[in-house]
Amino acid sequence: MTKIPLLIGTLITVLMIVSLTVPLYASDAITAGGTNLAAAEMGGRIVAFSSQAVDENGKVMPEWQVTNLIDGKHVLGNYTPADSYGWSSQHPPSEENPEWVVIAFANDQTRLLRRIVIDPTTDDPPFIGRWVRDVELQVSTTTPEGPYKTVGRFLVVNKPIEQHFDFLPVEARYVRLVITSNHGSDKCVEMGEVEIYEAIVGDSALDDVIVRLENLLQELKQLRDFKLYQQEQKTLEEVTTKPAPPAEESEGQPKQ
Ligand SMILES: [Ca+2]
Repeated sequence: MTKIPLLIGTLITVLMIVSLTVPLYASDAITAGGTNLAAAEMGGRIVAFSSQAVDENGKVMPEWQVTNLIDGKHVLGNYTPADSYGWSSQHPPSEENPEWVVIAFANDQTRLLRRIVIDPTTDDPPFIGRWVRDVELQVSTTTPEGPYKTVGRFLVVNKPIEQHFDFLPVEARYVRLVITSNHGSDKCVEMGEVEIYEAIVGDSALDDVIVRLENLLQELKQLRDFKLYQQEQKTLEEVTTKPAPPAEESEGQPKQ
């Protein structure tokens, strides 16, 4: 871990030198901006969704409610926010009956999008297979009900790290994430956080530097999360030699 500050310093120094010495070849480059348009604190909101987990009395559990997807809170290592475990659907996803959410931006504005970031991490461990796997990204410029067009299909790996998916810039007023599978559970699908970033057309060297630094910070966050994940795996291996229990769950059980 002590190497990370050194790595950060080196990367930033290299980036600054590159930015100052390389001509404006990248001034027309389209990159992802640094503001998460989906964040509730930026005016993002969830306007429709397929389901959210309820308890045995049929009541929504706030710690698993769908708005946890855009609350900016993450499960990180052994830390889980007390009021936000992530989103859990009420049903398992499938191609025939996918689980889905529709996200809108502040004032229902149409924005030009470039990147989506998915953090699958929730309070449940990955080995029980509930975390999101296959996602189809769809956009609409009209209504939350569509019509929608598909931007791309992405595979979210079963690791507690933020995962970036870039695509050609596309206009969107509403973004629908259609989830067709998890990592094996027949109970539900879960996801920790969704972030959506705008396409930025750089018009100056300074913009390029800012965008690159923002992207660098995102990559450092990924590196940090991956280091934490590696540490946890190492600790797990040290404390137990037993294999992880299989993902055997039956539908209809009350959520733990
Ligand atoms: Ca969250």
